[in-house]
Amino acid sequence: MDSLWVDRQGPVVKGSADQGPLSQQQLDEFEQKGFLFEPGFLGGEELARLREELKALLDNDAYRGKNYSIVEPSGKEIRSLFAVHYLSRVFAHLANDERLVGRARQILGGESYVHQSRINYKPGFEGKGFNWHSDFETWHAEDCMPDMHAVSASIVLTDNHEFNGPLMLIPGSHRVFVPCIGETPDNNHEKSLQKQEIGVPSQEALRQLIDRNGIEAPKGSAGGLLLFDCNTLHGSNANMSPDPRSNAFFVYNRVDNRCVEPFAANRRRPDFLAHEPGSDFNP
Ligand code: 6CS
Ligand code: FE
Repeated sequence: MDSLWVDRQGPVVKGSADQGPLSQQQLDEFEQKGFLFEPGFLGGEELARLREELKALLDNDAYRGKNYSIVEPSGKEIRSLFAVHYLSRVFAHLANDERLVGRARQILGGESYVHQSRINYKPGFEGKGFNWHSDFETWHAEDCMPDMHAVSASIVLTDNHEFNGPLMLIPGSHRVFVPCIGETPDNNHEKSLQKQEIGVPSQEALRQLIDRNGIEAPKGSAGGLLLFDCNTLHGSNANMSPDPRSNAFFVYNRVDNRCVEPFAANRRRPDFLAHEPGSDFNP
């Protein structure tokens, strides 16, 4: 049987403790697990402002029907809103905050730009899940991100508990690249952002990786920060509770790792999914 994966070469963390806010111990944990959860990263007035902005963006009907606003399979509720660091000054300010950019510098070993930003709203009862996947698999195949020099920062904006579909990660899975079965159809994102079926790892690979290291689902009050490597396998269940599980995500890509022409898909994905450094965005 062909091997289920290819081992990743080289270090995951390419920077050091003296380049930003993370301690050596935190960097070591990220290297080993492929993610790091910091409860209470934000609080007080700053968090309250972000939660107000979260609601204002969600309530803004001007975004309805735009390609960067993804609805749930039911067609009603907003599932994800992309390019939020373009749509909102509040989220733009947070995306450029040294507390995040500094963490990205330490992990990536150099300066970065925002490859993608989004809010996943996961509304109460209606918010469906996200199948297990590696973001890098998609960003490599469809956006042509050359190498694994990107990190996601997920800011918990509503309490994440066991019933409203918290993000689940497989520790250590970032150390292997699981090739995905099947061709990448044109405009795959028009389906995958609602329900990802192409570009997902095999159940056998998932079984073996979960048998090795289990599954972790960092939970906690709004304000937490989850940093996870671009290649760490993650997913989430549907929201079975009345409480939304809304998180904001900024993806930091190292400037020398900018996307070029697609490896697998026929054309690059739209700018709301893969931003060109320094480019403008016309919502
Ligand atoms: O295709 C993408 O870029 C998006 N899809 C998923 C499931 N996670 C990363 C990103 O938001
Ligand atoms: Fe993802």
